[in-house]
Amino acid sequence: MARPNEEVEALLQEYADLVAITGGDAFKARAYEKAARAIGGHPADISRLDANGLKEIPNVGRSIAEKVIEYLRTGTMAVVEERRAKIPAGVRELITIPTLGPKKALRLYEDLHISSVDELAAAIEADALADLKGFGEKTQEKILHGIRLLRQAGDRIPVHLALDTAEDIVAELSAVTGCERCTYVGSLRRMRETIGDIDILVAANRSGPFMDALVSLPSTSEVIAHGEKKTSVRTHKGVQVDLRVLPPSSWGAGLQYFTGSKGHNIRTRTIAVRQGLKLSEYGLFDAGSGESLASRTEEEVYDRLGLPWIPPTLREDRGEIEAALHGELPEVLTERDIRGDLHTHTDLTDGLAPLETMLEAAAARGYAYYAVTDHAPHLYMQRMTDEKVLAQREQLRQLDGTLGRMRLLHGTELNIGPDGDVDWPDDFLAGFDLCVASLHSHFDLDREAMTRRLLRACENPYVNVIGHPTTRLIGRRRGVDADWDEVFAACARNGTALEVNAQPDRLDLRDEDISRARQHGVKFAVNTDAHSVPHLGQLRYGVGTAQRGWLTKEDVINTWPLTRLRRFLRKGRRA
Ligand code: DGT
Ligand code: CA
Ligand code: CA
Ligand code: ZN
Repeated sequence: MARPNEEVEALLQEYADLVAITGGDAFKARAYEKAARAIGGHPADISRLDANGLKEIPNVGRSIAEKVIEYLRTGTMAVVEERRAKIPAGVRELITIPTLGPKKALRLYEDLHISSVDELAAAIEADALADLKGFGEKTQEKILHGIRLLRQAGDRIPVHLALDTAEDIVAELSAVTGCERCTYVGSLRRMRETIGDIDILVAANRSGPFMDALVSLPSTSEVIAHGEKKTSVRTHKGVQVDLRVLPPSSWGAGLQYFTGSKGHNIRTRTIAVRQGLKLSEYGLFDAGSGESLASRTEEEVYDRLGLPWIPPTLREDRGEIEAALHGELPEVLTERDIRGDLHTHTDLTDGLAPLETMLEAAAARGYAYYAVTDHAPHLYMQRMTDEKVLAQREQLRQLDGTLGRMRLLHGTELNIGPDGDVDWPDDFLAGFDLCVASLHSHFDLDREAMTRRLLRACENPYVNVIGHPTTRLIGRRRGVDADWDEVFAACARNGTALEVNAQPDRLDLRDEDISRARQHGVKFAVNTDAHSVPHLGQLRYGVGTAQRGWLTKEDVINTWPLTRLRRFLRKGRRA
């Protein structure tokens, strides 16, 4: 996605928060929030647009367009700076607590002069909030829970933000004279869902120019260490970046070493030692003579250890070494294997882009099929009706066949009610090509009730895919409680696929649950749940997560040819 869009999205969102914290008009805050989303989801680079171009983006009026232009021209937005100056940074930090809104944050600041997360935690401990209106025991508990979530996430950042930064840095360093190879390694190459720090590896004969280049990047705000072997900096966004430069002859060994994980590396080093070898970031050596046996490529290094090359997403010491030794490594899913997206939205509900725009973007990705699955009526604020969804189906049927080879499927995202029922009666559901069903409410049911609810949805002959099954939001909301083994078994039995939702703040199911479900024989759908054109590109995070769950093409229904997919979607329905 174009970077300026994201910067402006973040800034407008911050402005909306600031307006809300300073007790400003809620309507105004909401308008800025909407504009932020629209700009973030706009497919074209907004820095190329003039005021008129900007105003064509939904929810962007004249005044917001002017502020965007001011930012693009000067790098700041005066109104944001003004509001920032009025509010201590600590108070702004308060609203990063997942369960605390701006209004409450302001009350805490004005009434109790609380201006940081630590102070708030201490105040709750000391029972200092007891007399404050709107801060009953339940609320306080929720806030404490939010603080715990915030602290658990610690300083780790979501994978997509790390990847954006890493790709920028790789591009910059690749342009430095003498660069033979450059890539990101560490947890990012393994596609973990959160990233502690970004590790970059360069192959070059001289390290100095790269270390200097990193230190002087505009994105660098602080130099933590500046040496010949390793340089560490912090970016303006607070992310640490570690850079190592190795001689080109050590590239493969360096890649292997710095990709990790530590657990995986302990295993490979042990294998080396048993063979009288020594494995380091410089190569694989004979422990006796010191002769280098392999170092130039990763394949060479693994091969000399008696192992096939292992995909980075599997390198977590979760059985990949054993599988490799037995020739049983899975041939993991790749982005190219995906033939279509089975969970997407349009502006008929809460998507940003109209149907045609989404379809054109999907066709440009080379998909063989594509499902539109807007929200069903029980998500009341989306105002879906039978008429609207039928009109959409008609529109889809008209467009089918006009988008190259891409075939269209008409679906919906049903809401799983508290008892496991869904929005429409069977005869209406029968008109859809597929149904995704998701939990959007009642997240707090106890384990037994939640399990029963999910089982009922799985057993529904019209429910093909359970969308974002646990509903967790990384760092913000825990997934629901259920007996997942029972749910997985029911999915396998009933031909209900589980989604690997690719939204980087969801990644739901997560890697470890995926492998558990796979052992039950479950099939999966790796979907973006796109609400805008740029979201279609988030598929890579879903694929990375699926790889970490050891999924192959065979396990994933949206890699299958359309005829096979359609057979799966017919499920237990009458012919
Ligand atoms: P993170 O940053 O917490 O998301 O996780 P990683 O896996 O990127 O860990 P990091 O940045 O500490 O180290 C990068 C890789 O370097 C790690 O996966 C394995 C490799 N490595 C091997 N041996 C060592 C060691 O002794 N110390 C450190 N720091 N890294 C090592
Ligand atoms: Ca790292
Ligand atoms: Ca590191
Ligand atoms: Zn959705």
